[in-house]
Amino acid sequence: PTNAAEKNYLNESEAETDARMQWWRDARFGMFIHWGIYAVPGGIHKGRSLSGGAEWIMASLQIPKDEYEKFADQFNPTDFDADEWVRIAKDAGMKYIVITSKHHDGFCLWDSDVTEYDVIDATPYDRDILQELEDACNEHGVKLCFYYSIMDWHHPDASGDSFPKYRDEYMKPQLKELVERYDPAVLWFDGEWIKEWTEPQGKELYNYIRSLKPDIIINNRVGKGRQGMQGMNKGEGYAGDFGTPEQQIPATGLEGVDWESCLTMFHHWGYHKNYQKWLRSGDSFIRDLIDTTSKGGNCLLNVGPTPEGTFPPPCVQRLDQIGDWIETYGESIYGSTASPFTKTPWGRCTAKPGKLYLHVYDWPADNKLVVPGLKNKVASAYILGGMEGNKLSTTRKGDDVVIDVPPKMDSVATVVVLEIEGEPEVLPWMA
Ligand code: H79
Repeated sequence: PTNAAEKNYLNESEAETDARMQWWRDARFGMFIHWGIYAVPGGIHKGRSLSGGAEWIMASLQIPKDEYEKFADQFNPTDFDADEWVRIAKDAGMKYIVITSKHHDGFCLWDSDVTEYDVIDATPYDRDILQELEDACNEHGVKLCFYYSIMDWHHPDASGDSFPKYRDEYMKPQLKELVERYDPAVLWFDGEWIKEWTEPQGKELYNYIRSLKPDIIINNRVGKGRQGMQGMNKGEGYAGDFGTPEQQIPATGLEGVDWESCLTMFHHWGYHKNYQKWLRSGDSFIRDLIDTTSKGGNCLLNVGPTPEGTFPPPCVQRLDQIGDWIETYGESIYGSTASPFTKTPWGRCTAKPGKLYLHVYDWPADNKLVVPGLKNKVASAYILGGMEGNKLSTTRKGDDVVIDVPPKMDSVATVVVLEIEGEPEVLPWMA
């Protein structure tokens, strides 16, 4: 029998990695949730309003620890309904949820044994939020995942020479609690840039978490490989299963690398009272999901719930809109891979064996959609979403395939399926 604690999980075979990553690669779309006692001030404290990072209010406004802790007294989210949150995520087409178990401020959303600075012990609320979410996620078949900040502004040992004590007697026991009690599908680390966090601590932590749950997936912020907000690793030799571009989508596709762009709905991650000022359109989120998918990555879209425990209604409205689009066109997203083209003048492309999904943003005025530089023989073409039987005629014009399409249907993105013979072969100037 192998001793799990001594196994080096960094050495797994490609086939083992593929098997472990499969659900995540197929999922393509998840919900990020930033929730903690920073939701109480909601980005505004003593008349000062933050223009970014409402969840950073403790550091940005230099609020002393004892003063900041008082927000916990006011954290009483009586409207929190885990079932409703998970249903909203699921209806939006999201396959997993990543919630902040502990953000940089150190406040914990579960009943941790190693601190009183958590939702059960420090607030008037007496329900274990992570437990309720786990139950609801199991009920609805959504994967529950945890964000965990290595940086901790609250724990007295979390900086300087005492850091190893914080790491061994606080952080690792907390992570063990999270993994063993709630069985998360992903651990999403952050705050790894602090000077105390050095290699090989990242690799060791990665191995430790995998020894607790061998099939767990862990982001690259567990170690020191990340290149800033661009999020991909600097090179080989770092732990972590996927890159983490933050507030951005890579300009081009990234072959053979797993990554996930995390994006905000209203510029802040945590709730801000003036969130409407920054709130983006539902159309833009759908296009972001298509864009990440077409480049071979996942999209993790963030919601910052209110201190009462609800998603702001305009956020729910946008999530509903995404869900409506996905209901029609989801086949082009889930389980699909990156576009074989670098440029598609009218929009984006995703792929599955034998199929190209053409996400048309700019509908051709003459209703002739040109797929440039595609060598394959075309088997058929149709529009997704109940119109599979309505075949579109296609013609080859030199290197291009031209599809006769009806007038524009969906103003965000209409998906035209092109069934082709064999692996996609595109001309080099298009690849
Ligand atoms: O949790 C959300 C934000 O609160 C958090 N990450 C997302 C998911 C976040 N923390 N910091 N920032 C966002 C911006 C800070 C970036 C910096 Fe750095 C940290 C600049 C210097 C240290 C990371 C490491 C980027 C460059 C080096």
